[in-house]
Amino acid sequence: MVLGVIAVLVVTGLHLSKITTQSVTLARQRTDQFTAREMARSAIQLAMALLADDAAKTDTDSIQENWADPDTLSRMVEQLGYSQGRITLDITDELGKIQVNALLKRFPGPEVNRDQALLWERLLDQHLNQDRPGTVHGPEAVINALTDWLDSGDDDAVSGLSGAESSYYAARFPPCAGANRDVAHLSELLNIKGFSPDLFVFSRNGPNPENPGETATKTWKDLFTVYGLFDASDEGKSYRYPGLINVNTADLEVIQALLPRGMAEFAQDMLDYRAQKSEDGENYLNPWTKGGTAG
Ligand SMILES: [Ca+2]
Repeated sequence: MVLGVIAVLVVTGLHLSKITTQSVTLARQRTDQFTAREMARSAIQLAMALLADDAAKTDTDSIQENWADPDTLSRMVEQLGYSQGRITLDITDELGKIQVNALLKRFPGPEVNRDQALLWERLLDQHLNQDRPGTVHGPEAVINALTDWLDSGDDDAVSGLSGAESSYYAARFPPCAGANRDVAHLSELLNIKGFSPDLFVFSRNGPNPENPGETATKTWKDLFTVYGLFDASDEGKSYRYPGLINVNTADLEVIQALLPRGMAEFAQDMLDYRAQKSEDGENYLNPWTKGGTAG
């Protein structure tokens, strides 16, 4: 009996010790989470202040500005003075990307913006992953499927032979509706017929926001944006995405798709010209303070 009690006490003691260890660990985790969240918030505030300052000084945005310079950003983050953890700050211009919603001239509506379709065609010609297993979708099929996802008011007419309207998506497992509206988040694209994370293949790495100075595999998410909404000011009846691309910040693959066929090789020259600095690395040789957007 006594032995039994002792055994129970020991077991209870062990159990209590486990609970105490768990709650200490949990408390520590919560403190770490709180600290990490506050650190991230202060970095975001810093980025907002930097961008507000930039907007007050210039009407255009380019990779030659402070907000786009990784060294400037890491110096500013250092000055926040956090002794624990690590913050990395990376600012990208969404208007240097292809606006997926600009494939239609306006919303709601079925009319395709032919210039944007051409942009998609050139991008897909250059980077469509031809080795995707079990797929025969070419550039035209991808564009038709995206058009049908965005458009409405066309009585569910399927674009070309390869588009897809609501009946296609309802028959899938799990079923979903063809959106018939603009895309609000890039991940929605993966619901569209023929779209998958390996839709594109890029031979070049891009910057790695988690580890400045290193590169990471470039993905389709680096090239597209859902932003760029423009108020068409016709009393709220419609809205549009002009789709103009800022060539001052656009990445190589986007510039390649902007250039006429056969001229993609000049895209790298444009990027080099934009980034060319004096020998001491202090000043840009070709200041990019004028000009704006091209589409
Ligand atoms: Ca600017």
